Amino acid sequence: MLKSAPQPRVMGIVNVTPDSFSDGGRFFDHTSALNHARSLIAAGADVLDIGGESTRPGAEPVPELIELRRVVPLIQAIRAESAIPISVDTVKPEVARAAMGAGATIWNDVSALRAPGAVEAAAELGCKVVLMHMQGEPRTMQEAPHYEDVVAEVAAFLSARAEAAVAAGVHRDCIWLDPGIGFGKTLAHNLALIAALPKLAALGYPVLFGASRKRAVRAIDPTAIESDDRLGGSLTLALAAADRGVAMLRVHDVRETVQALKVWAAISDVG
Ligand code: HH2
Repeated sequence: MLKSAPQPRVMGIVNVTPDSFSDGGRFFDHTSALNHARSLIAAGADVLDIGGESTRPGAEPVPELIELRRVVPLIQAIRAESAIPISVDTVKPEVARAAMGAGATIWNDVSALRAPGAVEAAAELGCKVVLMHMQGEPRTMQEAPHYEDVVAEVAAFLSARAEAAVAAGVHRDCIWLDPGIGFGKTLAHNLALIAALPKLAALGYPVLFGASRKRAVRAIDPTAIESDDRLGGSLTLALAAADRGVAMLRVHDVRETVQALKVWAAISDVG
């Protein structure tokens, strides 16, 4: 078999938020969120990522208590009926702590454990962590993203955050890296990072890639105004990332992505 790269795993997104850019409000109540989680499991998700705070450009932060009320009961309910690995998408150590108590095992942090006490909490929890690059903060990050050399800067940031996590006691094997597509980046920055994914994978940690339904697709196809109109572009980005060695894809459209990966893997198998 001439398989070029192992098939990436698929992380399905469950946003329990009223304002996420693509599915905000759709799965906001507990029952819809749980049903959505069930449908993503049935569609072939390997991991579920549960988020209670939108990080879309312009989003306002959510108070901790509200975020806890959104994610903890849902994680408990999923864990009660499924063994699927659950990640929590949060920048708050207390939310991560409660999520792990409810049955999550992965902390997906778009701020790469930069909150006060975050690296120490991750070490204490012993969970897996996703360290993502973001320039600025969600409220303002798309106003004027600027880099001298986006690939070098993102790689240096991710290496430094991984080292900070290790120094605080996070096990090296627990660390994943993510270039943070769309987080303080223009289309040119996003494309440069996609081209450089093998370089990021060479840092020695598995890479998570999330471009599903993002504005990068609309920047290339201006007719894709609604995020639901971006499936073709999202699948293309997912396969481009798969070709460049990412270990996991964070997506809304699980069934379609799993199917695309199966076809991609079948082609890779014949050389
Ligand atoms: N993107 C979003 C949120 N969390 N986490 C990682 N590791 N990588 C990403 O690319 C990433 C992420 C934004 O997407 P979404 O969750 O659909 O929207 P919102 O933040 O508005 O809830």
